[in-house]
Amino acid sequence: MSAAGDPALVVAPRLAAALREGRPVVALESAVITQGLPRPLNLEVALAMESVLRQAGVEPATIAVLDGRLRVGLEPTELEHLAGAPDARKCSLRDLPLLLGSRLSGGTTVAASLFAAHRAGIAVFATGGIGGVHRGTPFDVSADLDELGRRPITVVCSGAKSVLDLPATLEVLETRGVTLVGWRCDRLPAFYVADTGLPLGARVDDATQLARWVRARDALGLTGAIVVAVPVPDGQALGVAEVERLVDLANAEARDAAIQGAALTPYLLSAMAAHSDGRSLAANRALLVNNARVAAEIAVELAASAGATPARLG
Ligand code: PSU
Ligand code: MN
Repeated sequence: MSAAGDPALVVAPRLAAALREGRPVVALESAVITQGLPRPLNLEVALAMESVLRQAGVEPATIAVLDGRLRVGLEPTELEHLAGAPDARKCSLRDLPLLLGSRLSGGTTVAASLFAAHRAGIAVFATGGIGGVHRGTPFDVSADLDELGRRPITVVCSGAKSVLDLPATLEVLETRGVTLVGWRCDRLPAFYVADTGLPLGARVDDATQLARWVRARDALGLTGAIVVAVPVPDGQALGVAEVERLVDLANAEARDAAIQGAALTPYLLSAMAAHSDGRSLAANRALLVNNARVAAEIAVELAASAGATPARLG
């Protein structure tokens, strides 16, 4: 069941068929399952995202490394196993060779998932918040940003995580040639926060308009992702001041505990959950499921309009 001619990647047969037939597919990451959310919420959210996609007529393609194989599309029992596996690693781009070579399992970050999704031929991807430039350590820049510059995929997310240096993250996205647009909003959302006040260069109000931009990008042969930033649904957002308080608390704890590198993002997220009585988790759940819904709309539109790309007409 490997993708034809690509022994490094194992694409589920239902997805290979959907991609061959031009049916809509949305890829999902899995570091959010293994490191981003606590059990049992992690499995519940992963299944809810897949179910939202299926209800919209879209094939879900959760990406992960299972026993040393880079997998695109998991069975529900495999999702359950990954969500409960205490030894599942956080797998970014640099970890892929190690996990594959040593037959380990891990949840793939946005960076590693985009790599696999693009290689499998998937055009739309959904997640919670992309990585970025960390506050106080401007050299800690998520590999997500480099990979977003290299993969011409539509990435639906709620902006970058609130724990990051957002103005710096926006600058790096620009440098990498990533097109950032707001979904029915003019200012950047940041994960639990619906509106950071940071202006966005472009706003999109429906999937038809977005599809025109995607086709223009493809006709030019540009490699950058188009990132669609979707605010957390009404009533689920946390306030800016409250999130700043949580971020400061979480960063101070991380400093005291000498947490660095790959462990930092998961540590900050769980510290914020603890200090908000779980309200950050409710927001996280709501935005992940909502982003899957928006990604489904976009994937359906892109599949429907695929026959009319400027490239093919011209
Ligand atoms: N979105 C979420 N929760 C998460 C993440 C994203 O709602 O846990 C993960 C993604 O997998 C992202 C990673 O790629 O955090 C970024 O980690 P780092 O900053 O170490 O690159
Ligand atoms: Mn990092």
